[in-house]
Amino acid sequence: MANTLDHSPVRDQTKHGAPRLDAVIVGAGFSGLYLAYRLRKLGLSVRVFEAGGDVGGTWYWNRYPGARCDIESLDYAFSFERELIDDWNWTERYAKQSDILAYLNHVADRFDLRRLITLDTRVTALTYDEGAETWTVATAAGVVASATYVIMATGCLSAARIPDFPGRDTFAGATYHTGNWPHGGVDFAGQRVAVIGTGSSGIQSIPIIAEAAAQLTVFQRTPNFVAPAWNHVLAEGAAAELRAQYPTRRDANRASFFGVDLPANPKNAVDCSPDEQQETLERYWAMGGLAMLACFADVIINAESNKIVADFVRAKIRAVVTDPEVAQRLTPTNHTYGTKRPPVGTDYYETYNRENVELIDVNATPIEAITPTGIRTSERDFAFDSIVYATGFDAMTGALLAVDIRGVDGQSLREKWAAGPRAYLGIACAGFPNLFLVTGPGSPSVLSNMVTSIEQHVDWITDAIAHARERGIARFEASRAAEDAWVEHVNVVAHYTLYPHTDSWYTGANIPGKPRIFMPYIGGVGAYREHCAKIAAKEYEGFVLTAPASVA
Ligand code: N01
Repeated sequence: MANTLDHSPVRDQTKHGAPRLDAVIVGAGFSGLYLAYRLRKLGLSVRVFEAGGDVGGTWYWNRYPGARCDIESLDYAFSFERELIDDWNWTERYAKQSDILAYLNHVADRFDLRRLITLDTRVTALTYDEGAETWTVATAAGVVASATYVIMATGCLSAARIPDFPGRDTFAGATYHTGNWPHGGVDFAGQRVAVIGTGSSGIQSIPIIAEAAAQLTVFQRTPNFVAPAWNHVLAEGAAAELRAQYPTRRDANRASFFGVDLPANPKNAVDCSPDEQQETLERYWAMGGLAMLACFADVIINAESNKIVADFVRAKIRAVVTDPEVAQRLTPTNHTYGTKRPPVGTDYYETYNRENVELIDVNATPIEAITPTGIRTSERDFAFDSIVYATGFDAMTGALLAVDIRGVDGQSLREKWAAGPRAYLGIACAGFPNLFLVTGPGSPSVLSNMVTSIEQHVDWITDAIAHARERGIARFEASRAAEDAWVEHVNVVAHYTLYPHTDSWYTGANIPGKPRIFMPYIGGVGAYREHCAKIAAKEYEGFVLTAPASVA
């Protein structure tokens, strides 16, 4: 239910009658909730605006069948309060969506954060007023607040995207996007269902939909390398045992490459004998989840080593899928292992052995149109009762650019990022003072355990704001030179790896017309964290800190 602004500790009002606040946070997922907690503790007047009908962010929207995290539960949870860790009982190795959403609701209640959150309110514009040194925050209905600081906690994968197929809106049946799933669930019993897309969301939902539907047809553009999750219920006492290791485990996550302490093999695949390669690959496959990324040190930097891993997964696909032609269609051939976000699945390949499941390769027979009765490919007409779009997101920049953000001299972020996103440390942009991005482009974000990265950013941003307030700094802004140097560094590091050579949402390739740039930072979570800490220790090197206009 939507709550109002009544409880907000507001100091005064703007000319629009909207509250004048210290900080506005956009989004109430993991980032927004933790920001609200930290900034309120700092003594700031804070308001969170959330487009959804409740807290949860990604986990509020992505309720498709099979939605589940692929980072282990204990690592995909806040670490800022010991009692919170001890009081919450994760029951499975990988938590399902409803459990994570329940956890986030628990966090909102436990820390009394709801009073700071305005639900059902989509921020559409942010305008910097240089004279007043504040941001004006607007929705479609008008100005809702002004604030000294705005923090975008809008998520990296929150702008759901349905491709613009001809006739898309003519379909008479039901359509769904995995990232915007009906709250009451969907009963596919007896239906002919189409799923378009075989990324992580498709891969998690396809086996469950196949079990419910009369007939499932999967439209695949790019086959993926799917590792098994080997999810299981945590044995009694196991969670408690894991919690006991929590401080060490979390420290290890913070210092690690992916923000989660995968058991990294220090050896390069090319330096191992074929027997050792095979033994290692089987061992990592048996671990499940994202462990395969860590099976050799050079998987994402050496094409030869990568091929060893990729061939291993290809053989696994052939071993499971009984029809060799279907197995061939499911086998990735046009990209290297791990350079598209590696999906983790349960019974994914097994599902294609079912009588009621058909796989269509849209490269061979492209989708020509959505019709009133179903989907037309270059080969035939399919009739469906429901179409599920598992077609992903305008990643990393989509949710930010959906807001009309205007900084100094009215410059819009859309103009600034026309050739690709530019942000110092992935946190702040030159020309946009006092605006912070949580897990923005140019930070490890989507290449990491998001919760580790979110906590690091929120802590860093909170410290930066505290620093500014203690010193009477009115404008906290990335310098153009520091931003340019960081963007260059992000790009250089990316090109040491195989990532930029693959079409993926990491590079914007899934969105027609989007600039092709490898957006996240692949320098590793631990190294990035240290770098950010050094910047802060050097009085925020690379930022221009300015006294209030009235004082300067
Ligand atoms: O989206 P995706 P997602 N015609 O972009 C296809 C996180 N996540 O929602 O690869 C036909 O990965 C597209 O094909 P191609 C995770 O970070 C995590 O699945 O572009 N097909 C692809 O197959 C993940 O990576 C979990 O050629 C079209 C699919 O649609 C990210 O979210 C679970 C098409 C989109 O896949 C996004 O995953 C779920 C077209 N015109 C998500 N356009 C966990 O397990 C697109 N496709 C934690």
